Amino acid sequence: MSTGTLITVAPTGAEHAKSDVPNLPVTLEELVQTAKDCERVGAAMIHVHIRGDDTRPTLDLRRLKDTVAALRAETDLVVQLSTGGAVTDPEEDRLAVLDALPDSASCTMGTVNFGDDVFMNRWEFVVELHKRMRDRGIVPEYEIFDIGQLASLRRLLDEHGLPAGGHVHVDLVMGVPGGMPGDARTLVAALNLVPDGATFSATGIGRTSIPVMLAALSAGGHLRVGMEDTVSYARGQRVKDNAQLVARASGLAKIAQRPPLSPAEVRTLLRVAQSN
Ligand code: KMH
Ligand code: ZN
Repeated sequence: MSTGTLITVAPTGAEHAKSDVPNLPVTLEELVQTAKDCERVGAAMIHVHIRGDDTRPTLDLRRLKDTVAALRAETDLVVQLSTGGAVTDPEEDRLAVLDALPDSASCTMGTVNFGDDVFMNRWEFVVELHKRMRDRGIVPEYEIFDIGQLASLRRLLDEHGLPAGGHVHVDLVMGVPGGMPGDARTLVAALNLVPDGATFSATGIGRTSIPVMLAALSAGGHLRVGMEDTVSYARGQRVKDNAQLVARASGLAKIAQRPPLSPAEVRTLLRVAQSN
């Protein structure tokens, strides 16, 4: 069990439209400002989806590289790029994300219904992501949307070995319509299948945000929060900005006597290369 808490901010995602959520960070300037604000109140890692000039999700490699460079220049955060993208993104584009050479990247461990859509993650594709990340020294975060995906993670590690750095970190993404529910009972059930020695974060989508956060803290886990996962702060109250969500997570982590870890501490925890 870790002493402190890794807080990851997922500020943008691929699902919310800027027209529906005007305070969603979509330009590089907005993203960098959000990152700085969130780092100040306790975030140590940022899970990044980017948008194009039209504010829609994109996996444009030039933009991804510029984003990684800007976040490294302006913050000490561990930079994690999403390889999940949007449900419409082709596999080749999702694999090419790794050519932007982030510190970390997400790797979803299976296909899942995703609201009215399907988030496709074929086995061969997952294996290719895992191998390409290791070739490039990128530390994966294995995203788990349903409990069976933890069995797939065990199979991946058994058949293809440990990731870059040798440490396994998973993120339980709970409460997606089509995936596992976001509640304490399910979180505990999932933990039975997390590989020995692995660390875990959890995030609850929408109204499951608070129960998942409290359950994860109680179980010795880490936290992901952000407007990718919820745009509601409380019933009838919209999120002001990502820093508001990070500040709440930091406060709860402190109450749990597991205060936020610094980016340098998280690099050690996850075996990510130290920034220079
Ligand atoms: N946008 C979802 C379809 C990830 O970032 O790796 C997938 C997602 C997972 O957000
Ligand atoms: Zn994501």
